[in-house]
Amino acid sequence: MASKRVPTSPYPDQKPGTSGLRKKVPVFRQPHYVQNFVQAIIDCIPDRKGATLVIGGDGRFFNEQVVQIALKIAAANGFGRVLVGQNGLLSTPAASCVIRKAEAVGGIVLSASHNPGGPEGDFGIKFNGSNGGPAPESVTAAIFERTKAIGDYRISDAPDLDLGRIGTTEIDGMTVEVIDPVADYAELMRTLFDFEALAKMFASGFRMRFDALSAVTGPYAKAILEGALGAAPGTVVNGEPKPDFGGHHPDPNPVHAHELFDLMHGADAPDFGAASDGDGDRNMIVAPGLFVTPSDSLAILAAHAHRAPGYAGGLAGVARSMPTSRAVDRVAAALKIEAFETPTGWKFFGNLLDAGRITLCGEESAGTGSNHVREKDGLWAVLLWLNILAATGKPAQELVRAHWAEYGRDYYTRHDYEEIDAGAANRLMEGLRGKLGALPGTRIGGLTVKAADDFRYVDPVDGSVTEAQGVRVTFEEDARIVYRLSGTGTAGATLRVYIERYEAARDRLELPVAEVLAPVVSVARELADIERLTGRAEPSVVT
Ligand code: VG1
Ligand code: CO
Repeated sequence: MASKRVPTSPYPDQKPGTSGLRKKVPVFRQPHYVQNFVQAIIDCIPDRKGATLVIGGDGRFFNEQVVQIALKIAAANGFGRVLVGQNGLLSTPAASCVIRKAEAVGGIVLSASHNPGGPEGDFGIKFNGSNGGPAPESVTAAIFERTKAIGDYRISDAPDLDLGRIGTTEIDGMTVEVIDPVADYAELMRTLFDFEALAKMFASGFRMRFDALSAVTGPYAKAILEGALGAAPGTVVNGEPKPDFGGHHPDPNPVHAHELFDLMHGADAPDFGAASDGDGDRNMIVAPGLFVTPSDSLAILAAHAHRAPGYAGGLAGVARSMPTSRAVDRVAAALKIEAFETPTGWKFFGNLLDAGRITLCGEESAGTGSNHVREKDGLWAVLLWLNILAATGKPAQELVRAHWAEYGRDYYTRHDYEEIDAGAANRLMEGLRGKLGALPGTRIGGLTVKAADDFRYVDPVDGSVTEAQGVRVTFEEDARIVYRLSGTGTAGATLRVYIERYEAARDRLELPVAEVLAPVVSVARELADIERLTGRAEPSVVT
């Protein structure tokens, strides 16, 4: 067999966003579209000769075809070895784990995460570096530049590989190892958590439900929760990965995971409920009768992580993305450790994790993780919660209430205005930016603006600067509004408005979220003139 050089012409739109290149499937199915992008990624890996590459994805529609293409392009570009998950599957955190363990130069991760799949659904391709994490801005920018100049790609003539069988084969002198997608990940989890204590907790009648939303975490959750830890069969629901996620939106939030949400709020709620997203890096945590916001979850995990063996030595520091509530900052202050605020997207945590400045980090969008890999990790968060429940012997809802009593509560909501006109979205952001200087001191809707800016991040490790990461407005009344445009959408623009307010008074810890935030919500609408500029009176999704 041999490889060939195929002439191609550039596509102008292959710019990676918050988390890789995400487009509708029909866009990816244009001639050479996938090949161009994969070759561009590979062109940005200088030390690829003989090196190891990891390939896998969340199993959505088109996953396997792209795995086959990537394998053949890797072979023609001189890689020595590729590790690929069986049937082309690897959850995003498992891909990160395998890259690190195999000392690979990187990985190609196929996912559009929580976005719907199917022939008209979304697809995505992302490059992760040798630390297992999403490529930093400098690399994604180089990949984009390369896509604009590409003139040909190299690809092997080999026939498609059998990805169903675990084992080793060769194409064009490159070794291909089809691996069990769960094994390395499960082994890593065993080193971090007290599996014995967890198994005891399940044996003593602890009940939980894990909703895999017909996405990639099913096999992981079944192997670990029902297999290794002995949770009752049926604990994991929707556990078979499906190419279209059963027609659902694999997004673990109260809207899209409403079955779990309703169960946990009903009379027959088990002790703990959790869900994960399309590619397994997000998590939703629901205690009986009580949804735990991702921002609170991060703070609670930070406060109790030392109870799990992997974090027994305490935390070096913590980080949160800018729109994530400030709950974790309060814990960091109490623990006297550093707290960092980064732009949205996991790639910004990489340097802090690599430098040992932080141990735990998270995002309001249901992402939590630690230094064990370089991606957020849904099942890891669930296991850390379980380990904390086992170690404290307290019900989850009690832990949350105790946390609020100690630190106060950051009431939080996010309003998404999806698929709005891109021009209108940009005008709205520009309008906000234009008035930032005049805002401090103004009174609006009963609140007084304390500060307003457009978030600019200076990476504390390498000094790189990232501008225009979202407009934030803070108020004297301990409230905050953040506005930014999504970098993962595939149709029009999505405006995200993040709204929060801190309450510390004992009698104000259990009020309805909508009620506490109502005044801030109306200020958020007024300040950005949302209805007039977007034509939307209400957000499309409230979480
Ligand atoms: C969203 C979230 C962000 C997350 C990103 C990728 O980005 O807000 O916090 O890191 O998705 O998550 P954006 O730009 O649409 O707001 V995943 O689970 O989609 O890889
Ligand atoms: Co995801």
